[in-house]
Amino acid sequence: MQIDVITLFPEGFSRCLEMGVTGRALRDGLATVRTWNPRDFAPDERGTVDDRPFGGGPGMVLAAPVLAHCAEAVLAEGPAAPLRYLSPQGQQIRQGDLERWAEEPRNIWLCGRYEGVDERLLNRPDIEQWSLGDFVLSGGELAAAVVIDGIIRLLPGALGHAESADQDSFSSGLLDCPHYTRPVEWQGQTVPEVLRSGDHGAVARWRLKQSLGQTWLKRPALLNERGMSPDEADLLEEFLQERHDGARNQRES
Ligand code: 4GX
Repeated sequence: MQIDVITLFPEGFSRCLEMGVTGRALRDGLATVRTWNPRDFAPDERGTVDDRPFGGGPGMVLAAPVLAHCAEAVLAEGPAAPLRYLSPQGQQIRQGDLERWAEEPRNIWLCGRYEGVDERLLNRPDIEQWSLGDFVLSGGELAAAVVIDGIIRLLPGALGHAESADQDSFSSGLLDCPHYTRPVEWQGQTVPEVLRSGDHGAVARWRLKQSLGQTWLKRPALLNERGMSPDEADLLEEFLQERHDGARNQRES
């Protein structure tokens, strides 16, 4: 996969991606990340890319012509692909979007700075706007790095068998189940018996039950959206019954 990032701060952009799973994937050539600096496409010697906003107000706006110029250069070097602009005005990114993008031959990310980008550039038909969520960052670079990390780990061969992505939160549309390691007892809390039983079927059932239960408790809308099979509905019922019994036992002791 070819990943292009248009950014005014290319230096050190991808340092986090050099670590761990993504670092290994990049070294193995599963993807290449290339950065492009709009300054290199500026009309003047000083490399001016921004200007004062029409209508007044604080801050600067990234000018459309220089960004368009840079975008043309990026598009000329590889297969056609949409330009994805990261900003709080975009549609919120979900795991399913990353799964779709991981199958594309090319991903292009446009990182904004200052107060944003001239709206006329964003009106290009090949530009999409996406958001990490309802909060404000100081630039699009960290957002792009976050999304690229999430995409690279999904590329075939990026995760070892032990780290397989189908165990992830959301790959099943549910939150992940709890995890435990030694010691068996710590600060009065004991690892659930079933996980130590060696009964793989019972462990799998318990994990699914916890995933359903935690999703019901913490993210009910996710569960609504996903729906449940009759077996899963029984497991959730069990989870809620056990939780109810647990709370009563606590009160009575
Ligand atoms: N999910 N930001 C973009 C530049 C900007 C400023 C004003 C439009 C208007 C963000 C997010 C995010 C900060 C990236 C502002 N764009 N990106 N940047 N949330 O907050 O992706």
